[in-house]
Amino acid sequence: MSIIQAYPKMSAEEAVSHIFHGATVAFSGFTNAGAAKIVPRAIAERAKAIHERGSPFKIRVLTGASSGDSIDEPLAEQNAMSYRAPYQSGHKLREQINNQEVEYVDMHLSHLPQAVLAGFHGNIDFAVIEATEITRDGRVYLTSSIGASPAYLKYADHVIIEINHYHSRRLREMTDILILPPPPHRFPVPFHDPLTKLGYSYAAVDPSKVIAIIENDEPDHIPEFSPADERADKIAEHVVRFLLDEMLAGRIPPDFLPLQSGVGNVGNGVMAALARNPYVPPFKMFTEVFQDSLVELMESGRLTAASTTSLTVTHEVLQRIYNNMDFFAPRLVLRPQELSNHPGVIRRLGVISINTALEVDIYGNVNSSHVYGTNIMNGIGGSAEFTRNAYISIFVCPSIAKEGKISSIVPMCPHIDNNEHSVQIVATDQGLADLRGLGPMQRAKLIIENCAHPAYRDYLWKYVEGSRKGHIRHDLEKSFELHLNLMETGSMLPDLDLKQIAAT
Ligand code: 0RQ
Repeated sequence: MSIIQAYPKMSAEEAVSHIFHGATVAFSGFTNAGAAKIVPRAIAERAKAIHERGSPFKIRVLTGASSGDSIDEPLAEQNAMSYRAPYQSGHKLREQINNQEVEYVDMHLSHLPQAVLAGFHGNIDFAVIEATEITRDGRVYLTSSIGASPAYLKYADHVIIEINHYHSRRLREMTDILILPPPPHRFPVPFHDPLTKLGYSYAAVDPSKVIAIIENDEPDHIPEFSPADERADKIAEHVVRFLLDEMLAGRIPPDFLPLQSGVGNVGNGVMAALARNPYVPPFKMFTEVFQDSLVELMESGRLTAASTTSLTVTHEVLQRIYNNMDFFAPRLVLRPQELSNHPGVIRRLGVISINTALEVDIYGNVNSSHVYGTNIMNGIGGSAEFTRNAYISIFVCPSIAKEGKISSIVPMCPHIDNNEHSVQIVATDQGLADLRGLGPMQRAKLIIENCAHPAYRDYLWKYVEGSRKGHIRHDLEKSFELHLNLMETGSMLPDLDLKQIAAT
């Protein structure tokens, strides 16, 4: 009997017939990497059929992080979700969250496994986990992400495994899985290098909980990033110059410190610029998402090691890794998100974090998640656990959005997810503000002069000068004037000449 035949093998349709209205279903996937694929689509079909009969069917959904086209979008299309945590980035789901049709809990990603263990999200009725193999004694070898899957396998009542033959079975050589016991029995996590390994190459499940095995050979649905544009290149230039200056000043050691970079075009651009610069020494990463651009850096020897929880890379790039596992396996570690984003380890390793903001206020508070303070974009993801514990924390964003109708530098952010107490460096295409050791008025000066687009600087200065004095100056009647203008007229400063902005 083969290993798989030790478990009930069935079609996805049969497997999801067990999933009931109101169930909490926890899926593998940190981004689309390693996401369950066939079962979510089958649940969406089941929801459709049940809705057509006039009956309700919605589930509560947990994953590692976003899961876009693999999980969120098919389920959202069929109105099959009532609750979602801890992170999302899907268009349809975003719409439903902002219409209050889906309750969304936007949370720090490393908190999730402990929250599940403690029961903060209620009972986990089902876990649906993608794997390359499951053994008779319940060892589950995961695929291109680890995320929260080890915790879901441990705490779910019932488990469905998608065995995906597309993925390399050698992924286990990179995998390091450890589940921390509950407080007060937690122990320190003694990583002294991004490549430290302490755990197992597999996650464990009680075999009696496995109700179905489904086979599949579908690649991860990772979209291509668009190449970095001119503004992203300028931001990258400022960040690279700053990091080199820090090295020259002796505040970053000559062999550099591990980097964390958020997802997106700007993040990709910064990494590419770092790699191009001959004065930046070969470096390591302690990050949560390993993206396309990093593979080339590793091949060229610029990036020597990386710890991550997901290989969020396109099909061709993943094949490059799989075809050269002798090279990549010793240089990459895949960990649960509790450890890839572990605050104590980030602090110990002296990680330099680089994340993207939607907007930054003149005192250094950052909003990465809520447009107008009300509408979710994606969520905070891991940005805050890296920022709060980084040796140097950097936020980047273009100085303007929507052709200049939006300034990314504003008097006050209507939602703050990374605050002035944690944010040290802000860089836009205009320049960089080093906020370390500065008081609020010094911060405001630097942010307005170095980071704001010239078209918005006068407005921001007038705001400061006309504000009530205090440790921090604000005029509460005008703090959100730019946002109100944007909502009412489609532009933060309706009289601005957008053609002139485009030219600057
Ligand atoms: O709108 O989509 O209509 O074009 O926001 O902006 O410039 O394309 O930037 O794709 O890098 O995303 C913060 C959302 C940036 C992302 C955010 C509009 C802009 C555009 C997207 P369109 P860009 P990016 C690691 C760490 C939080 C999570 C995180 C994010 C759209 O980086 O979700 O860091 N970060 N995780 O036009 C209104 C503003 C705006 C604005 C830009 N001020 N107001 N709209 N836009 N600025 C990853 C994980 O945790 C898994």
